[in-house]
Amino acid sequence: MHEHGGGENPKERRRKVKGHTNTGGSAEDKHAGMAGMAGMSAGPSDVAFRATRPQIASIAVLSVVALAGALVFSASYANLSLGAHDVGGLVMPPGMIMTRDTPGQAMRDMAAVDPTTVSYRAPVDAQGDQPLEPRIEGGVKVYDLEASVIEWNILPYERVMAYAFNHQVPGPRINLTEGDHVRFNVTNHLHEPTTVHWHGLVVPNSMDGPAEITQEPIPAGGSFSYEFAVQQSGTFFYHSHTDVDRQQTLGLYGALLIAPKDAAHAIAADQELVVQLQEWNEREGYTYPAMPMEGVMPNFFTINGKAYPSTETVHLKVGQRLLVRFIGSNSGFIHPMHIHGGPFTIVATDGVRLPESARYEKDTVNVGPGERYDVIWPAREPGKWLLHCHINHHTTNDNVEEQGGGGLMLILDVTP
Ligand SMILES: [Cu+2]
Repeated sequence: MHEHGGGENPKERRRKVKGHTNTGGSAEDKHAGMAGMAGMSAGPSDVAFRATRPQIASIAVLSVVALAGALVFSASYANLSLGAHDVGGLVMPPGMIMTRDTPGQAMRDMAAVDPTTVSYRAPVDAQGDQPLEPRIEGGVKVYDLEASVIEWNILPYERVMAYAFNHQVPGPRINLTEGDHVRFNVTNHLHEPTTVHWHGLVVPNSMDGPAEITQEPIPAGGSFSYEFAVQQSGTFFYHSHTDVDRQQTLGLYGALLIAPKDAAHAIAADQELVVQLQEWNEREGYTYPAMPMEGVMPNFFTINGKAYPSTETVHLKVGQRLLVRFIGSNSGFIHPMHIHGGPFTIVATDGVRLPESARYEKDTVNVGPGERYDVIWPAREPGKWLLHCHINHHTTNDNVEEQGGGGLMLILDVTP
């Protein structure tokens, strides 16, 4: 086949024109060559195509300037002050906005729970909020609380990595009586410092718990004893007070239920239900602390560590009175808690009993972080009555409804 055939493409032809050696060739080739030379002042010699030193130098300078510019441009979008020492190994939430001024401390705060720190895997059907019995030492009720990272099922198919007291979410329920002398030996098995705060209780300042405010944080592997006399009665709770937005959010909290010294002052009810609320941010097998900010909004919600339909069902008879103790153990979100089947009476707020004249009826109560509401719900009619959050997204499991709902929902099953 003739190598200068008419079928070749224009690009190929240009290349040949530039390398023209004047060896004859076909008429077609010569014609193309003439066309290629039309724009040149010099004749078709090799010299015309050689770069001069000034040309090479200017291209080199331009390249260096362009590279330096690109480097500065990309650096303006990154925080080059962060190194592996600050953020090594962290897994950040998908969708979290991290700008060049996001410090390493913020990233450590928002990062996924490190799976290598898990020291206990709870059985799938394990329950949180289990009563913890004290031992009595010299008239003092002594409780041991141990913080560690665990795996915990909020649903049979959904396992999270949680920060937990005594291997459960919520932490163990502490039943006290007004006037008790108590000591809490807190041991820290986390890989970070922690402390514990006794929310709402009158205690000596040194026993209050906020890290760096009233005490040095308990280091990883360390322990601290909190000791005080119980001066109040009602519904309270305890929670971590170190990096609270991470540690409490991931499960470091539990109920403190204090009976009045005089039993006659107790709120009369046939049954009790404690409702501790929590949000979770569980994505692709990683657990991040849920917060009201981009990329870390929660997608699971639990009552006492379980999402509906894994929440407990309360069994009642018509005419019985149920005392519900709502505890705002939720960290970043408010939950308007609603009960079907007619109004309930609010009998205590934040651990303080309301006098009869100050009690009032509602069917929905906003339970904000830290708040407590004790309400009496009378079982008026037989049937399955729902107790649930009225932010409807909070009654889904990762946006899915199953068996009529999800998340912050449970059933009050009333029989005749
Ligand atoms: Cu809610």
